[in-house]
Amino acid sequence: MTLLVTGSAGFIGSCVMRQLVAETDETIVSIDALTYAGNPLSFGEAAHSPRHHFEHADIRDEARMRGIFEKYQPRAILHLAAESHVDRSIHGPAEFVSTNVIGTLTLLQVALDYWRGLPEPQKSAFRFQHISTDEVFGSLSPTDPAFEETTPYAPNSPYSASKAGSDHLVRAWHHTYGLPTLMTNCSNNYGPYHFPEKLIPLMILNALEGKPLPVYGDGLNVRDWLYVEDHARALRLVLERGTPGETYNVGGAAERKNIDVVHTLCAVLDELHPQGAPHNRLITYVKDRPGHDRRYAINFNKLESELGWRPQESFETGLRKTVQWYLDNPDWVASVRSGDYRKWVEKNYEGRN
Ligand code: NAD
Ligand code: TDX
Repeated sequence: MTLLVTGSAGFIGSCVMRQLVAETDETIVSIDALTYAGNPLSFGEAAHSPRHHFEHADIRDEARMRGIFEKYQPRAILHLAAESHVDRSIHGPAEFVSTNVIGTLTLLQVALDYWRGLPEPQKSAFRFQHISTDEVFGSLSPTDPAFEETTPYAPNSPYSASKAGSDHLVRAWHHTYGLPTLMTNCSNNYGPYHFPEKLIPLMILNALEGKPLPVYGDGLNVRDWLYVEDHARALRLVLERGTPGETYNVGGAAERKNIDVVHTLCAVLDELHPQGAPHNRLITYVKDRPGHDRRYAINFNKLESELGWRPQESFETGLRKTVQWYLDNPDWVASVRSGDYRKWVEKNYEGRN
């Protein structure tokens, strides 16, 4: 059996990939355009598995996507490829609409044609799983109840608007054409292999270098945090047991103010990297992000009651593991910063498939 995973060289996609290769017998075809955010060094051990086939391809390339479906005859696709950083979306929204909306449309069309041509029982078993975010629901006040699957969409950033657009397409392809889709909306992930433009890895690496820790606005914005390995497990469970046409919220039960996250990180760093202590002397308040959503919170009762999923990692232990991983993996950090992994890709992957 074969699974397609898009965005496989990114933060969450590579975690899904590593789990699938380590914990299942499946053949994994991983698709990634290797933008600045994609790094095949993040495949880890999975890079060398004979059950892993890497396709260096853009999801907007329809002919290439059709070729990949025909060649590998997948039982399902997990679609994670996206432009994912809110700050970048504010400065350059077009790429977000292009990849997140048009890229998803392209995959839906290719998957629909493929699915229509499948014989039974493969046709009934096929799944198109779309990975999305809690940001599509907009911003909460401190007293609002957490987002549910039925919360109306109210995206506020170009990133969340583009993800909302892709979510609506997925919903429509199920409703109109019957494509067996699954969708998940997850809160903020953190963990190893996270690109250092996002809050947690940026703060860790800046702190290790004695650079300022830039906290946007008053630092009181709230996010819910989930360890990436827990998210990957949720995605695999939804793929195997989720009901086509349904969406599932995924959350960490760990709402934190940004300033508290940064203070906790500084305390962990003081312990694991005492040379730089006290790290909280580096905290610097900077200009706020335009349109900065105040609070996200996720109600994941549906996933828990229907499929029995709960996060395993607490925020405090997950954060500790994450800091330790960045301390132990300076090579990965250096490769991401220099873009050197691209040479490695050319040597190892180009022309191999
Ligand atoms: P990421 O930016 O780390 O990785 C995205 C990957 O997609 C990269 O490897 C990149 O090279 C690839 N990619 C981008 N454009 C592409 C294209 N046109 N064709 C093929 N590949 C392309 O993102 P992530 O944090 O791993 O997020 C993965 C998915 O999960 C995204 O859809 C994101 O919206 C969603 N999500 C992320 C979070 C989070 O906290 N990181 C939370 C909820 C949902
Ligand atoms: O330097 C910073 N200082 C700061 O205060 C950065 C990079 C961020 N922040 C704040 C902004 C947010 O309130 O920290 C919070 C987290 O910021 P990001 O790490 O950029 O994440 P966020 O904007 O919440 O979006 C993330 O979670 C949902 C992912 O990037 C999305 O892909 C995902 O959908």
